[in-house]
Amino acid sequence: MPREEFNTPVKITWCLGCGNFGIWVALKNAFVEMGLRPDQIFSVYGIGCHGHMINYLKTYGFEGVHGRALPLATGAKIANKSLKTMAIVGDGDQLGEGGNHLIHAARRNPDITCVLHNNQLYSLTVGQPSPTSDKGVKTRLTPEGVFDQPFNPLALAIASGASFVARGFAGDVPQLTKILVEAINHQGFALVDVLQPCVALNHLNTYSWFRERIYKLENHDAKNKVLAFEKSLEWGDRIPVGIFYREERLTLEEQLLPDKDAILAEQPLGLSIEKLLAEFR
Ligand SMILES: Cc1ncc(C[n+]2csc(CCOP(=O)(O)OP(=O)(O)O)c2C)c(N)n1
Ligand code: SF4
Repeated sequence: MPREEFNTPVKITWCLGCGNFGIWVALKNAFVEMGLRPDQIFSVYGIGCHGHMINYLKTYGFEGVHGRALPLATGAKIANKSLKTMAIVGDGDQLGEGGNHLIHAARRNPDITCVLHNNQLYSLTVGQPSPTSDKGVKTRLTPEGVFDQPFNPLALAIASGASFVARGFAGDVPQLTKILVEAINHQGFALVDVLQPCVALNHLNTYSWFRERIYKLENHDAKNKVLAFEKSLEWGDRIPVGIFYREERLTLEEQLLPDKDAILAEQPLGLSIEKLLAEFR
């Protein structure tokens, strides 16, 4: 299937050069490489610039309440496990409003790929600090610099039991594509933290800032949880990208729905909706 099949006719309004473009292209590349069609994928979006992708990426899609993409995606996966299920989220969205959901999705292990557009700001609302803004960063809301310690999404996901944890860079589409293919193929909860320059508002963490620091994880034992955690803490002069951790473990659906071939959404309800509704009248 050609990559253009995943385009929509909607005009893209992201700022020119925004890192969201790289993630959008890498996602389409990954779907094409995996031989997927738009009707085989369900994407749930967070609220923010990243969430506008619902208008530009042709798959089934739903944009819910800020920070709640993961519970929505989990419900959708349980209802129809035949769909590849994606959660396309932002750092403010998923680590701020939705932080709690990330922890519980990681430990429950539904077969969902969570793509975290990490631009270290709340960008749609014009640049408030997010949980991943570095300490000391000055924003309009924090003229004296951010006081809080930044949140480490990779370390949190590993500690919470995520079965696949990776980081990519929106400025390296070929590598990000490879990581996304691995993440989507993984059976279980996969977190892909994507370093995503926001060219309009983040004048510190730019493409060149990342390029000077990023290095690819090589000869890394991704089965070693302690090593993965240690690597996830590296941030500053050197920033690792690649697959930090992966393990095979039963998914939520495998435990909840033991009949491998049955799709819940296709089962007869076995009860009368009218009768049920009458009980609440
Ligand atoms: C419960 C709730 N709080 C706040 C908002 C306002 N709001 C909309 S988008 C947004 C920022 C999103 O930032 P982020 O998730 O980092 O996404 P980005 O725009 O950077 O892609 C906020 C605070 C909202 N819509 N709902
Ligand atoms: S404000 Fe930042 S994140 Fe939003 S579209 Fe522009 S460059 Fe992208």
